[in-house]
Amino acid sequence: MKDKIALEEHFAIDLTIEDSQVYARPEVWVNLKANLLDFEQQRLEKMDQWGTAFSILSLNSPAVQAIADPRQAVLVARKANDILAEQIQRHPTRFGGFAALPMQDPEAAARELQRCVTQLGFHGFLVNGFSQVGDAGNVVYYDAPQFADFWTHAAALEKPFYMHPRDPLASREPIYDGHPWLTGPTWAFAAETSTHALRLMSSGLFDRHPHLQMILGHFGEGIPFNIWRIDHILRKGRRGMPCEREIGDYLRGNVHITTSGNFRTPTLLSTMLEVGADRIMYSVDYPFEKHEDAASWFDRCEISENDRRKIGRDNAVRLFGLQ
Ligand code: GRE
Ligand code: ZN
Repeated sequence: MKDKIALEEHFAIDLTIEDSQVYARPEVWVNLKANLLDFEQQRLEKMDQWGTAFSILSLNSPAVQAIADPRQAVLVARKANDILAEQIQRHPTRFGGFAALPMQDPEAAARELQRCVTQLGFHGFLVNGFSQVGDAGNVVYYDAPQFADFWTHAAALEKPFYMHPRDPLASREPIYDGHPWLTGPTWAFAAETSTHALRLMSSGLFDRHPHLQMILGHFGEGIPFNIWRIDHILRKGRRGMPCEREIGDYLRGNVHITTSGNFRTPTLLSTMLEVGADRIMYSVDYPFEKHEDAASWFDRCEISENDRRKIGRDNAVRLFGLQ
């Protein structure tokens, strides 16, 4: 498929690039670093070669979310968004953008989102999980009450947001002690991100903002696979859960799911059976994943050509109002 749209495609700037070194062996780091900092060379070549017409770009994890000083978070977010805007201007038919937001200061985050969407033409925002605020050990999740006005502003802009993974803080997750191979994209990313997503879904956020759409990568971080059990258990007792509907209702009404970093047909088919082909969208997770792995799988996996068009392109065109 030649004209795919991809949504979880990352870059870094000089102020965030060091975040990623822990995820790469030294011999891989040189390349990963170059690919994260590059916009116009390898990135466009790989898109051309593997049939991605348009990529919506975002800072990779954790970037702004790990900057505990709110004023510094505001500055770095603005700088990253300006750099991205310049690249979008240079290649408006190839690149779109998700805003990086200083969620450490919800009012500043709302203002920056407004600027990014209305002035820079961005397609929504992407948060790398929880934010550290004030003190590196102090974390906030976005179902907290201080985000009520932020969500009202975000919903009014009618753009989706991407809930992207980050690792939990080691100090708060002793279950990974001595098991570094289970952290990051192996497992900890999905456990952390699915839980944050479930916090938002069960908080009533989507009752207050029924049109708001959340995007989850990696085939929904495991939620579609477990959705029947989640609602089955909650039907027996809600234990104070404040939302009005079942979690599966939000999954099927307020969530879109991408294929980023999870190129597997049984997983795709299972997700199609849970949420339908209209809520699934192609993504790579470049440069942490390869276009060749994503595209050589997706372009040939055994789904109908109608569904391939929807997942590869048309659902994103509709969700973001492209063209
Ligand atoms: C990502 O942003 O998707 C990512 C990282 C670090 C390691 C792997 C990965 O930020 O997929
Ligand atoms: Zn990613």
